[in-house]
Amino acid sequence: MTPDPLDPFDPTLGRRRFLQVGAAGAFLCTIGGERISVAKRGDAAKADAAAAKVARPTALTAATKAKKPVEATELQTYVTPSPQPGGRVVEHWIQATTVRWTIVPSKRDDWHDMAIGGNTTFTATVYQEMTEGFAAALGPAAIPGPTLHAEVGDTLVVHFRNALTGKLAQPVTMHPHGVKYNPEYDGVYLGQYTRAGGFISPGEEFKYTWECVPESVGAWPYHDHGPNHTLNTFRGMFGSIVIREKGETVPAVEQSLFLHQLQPPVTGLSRAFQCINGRAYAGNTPILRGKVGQEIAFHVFGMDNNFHDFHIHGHRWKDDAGGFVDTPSVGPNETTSVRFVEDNPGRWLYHCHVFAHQDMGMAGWYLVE
Ligand SMILES: [Cu+2]
Repeated sequence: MTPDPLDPFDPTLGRRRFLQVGAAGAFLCTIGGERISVAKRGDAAKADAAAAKVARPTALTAATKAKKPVEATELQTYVTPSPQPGGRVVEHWIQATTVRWTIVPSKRDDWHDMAIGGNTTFTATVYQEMTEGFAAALGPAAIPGPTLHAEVGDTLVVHFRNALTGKLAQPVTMHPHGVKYNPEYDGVYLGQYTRAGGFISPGEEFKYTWECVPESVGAWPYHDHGPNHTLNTFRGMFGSIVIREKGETVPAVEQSLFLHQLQPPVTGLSRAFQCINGRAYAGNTPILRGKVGQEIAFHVFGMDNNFHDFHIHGHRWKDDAGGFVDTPSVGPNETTSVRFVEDNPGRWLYHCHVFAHQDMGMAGWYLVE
């Protein structure tokens, strides 16, 4: 097999090559089940136009046309789950929308005390929290989308609306990690095998129901998994789900941090930015704040084609294996949760320790009183 230089998912590539490819700026996008490389801005626009034309697929129509028997899996029906005894229904109204998003609002890198010139504003696609019935905005249209909190035994119910318009109007979905769901609520486009939640056209709504089971405890990402999911996810369509044991205390400080790049094919800007929650360079990325004695939790997600090493100066914590770490790595769609009791006041830097990433904006401040 010859490695495809534009394909970061090529199984013949090692981890090192994977990193190099991710850094080079070309990436893949899936439209209607066909993978295409998106190497420049024009190709991203073509991908959006192609996604907008993808028709709602059905297995039954496809099987009839091909005169093939329908697999039993396609005829299966599914029951919408209910909360476990004592559990709650946790409801959210969330819409997919666009927003003009500025990556470096201060035009400065506060760490190196340097100006950052040039345009840093582009059109992002994001998840926005709405009030019941989509009556009004409840949260900002921002990167990342809202954090969904629930406990074991609850069901998470997301009323999802696709409010994308104009050039970016295309079917999108909401696909969760960590929670339990049946295929109807997977939120994934599967070509002719797509179920109801895997293809939400502009103007349409869909109600996802997800179960919070004992194995759901932790922090997980959600993201678009429609026909153009790679491009839309890279453009800002992601957020987090935090599930606790029933009655578990909430840390005094808790924050989700997404490590991801915004590349010229996605933004149309002249250069790449290495971002935390859609922003680049200290002073623009989230300013984290804690106090001595507080329980601190940072949930760190990889949300691009790269591996990232999350480092906080002056602190160390235990990983899942029980060993102490201060620079754990996260790969694509992987999460690492940082938990400690604060004992070290001061101004601290936090950053990705991949040097090219930290120098291109993946850094911020953690201020401890
Ligand atoms: Cu990184």
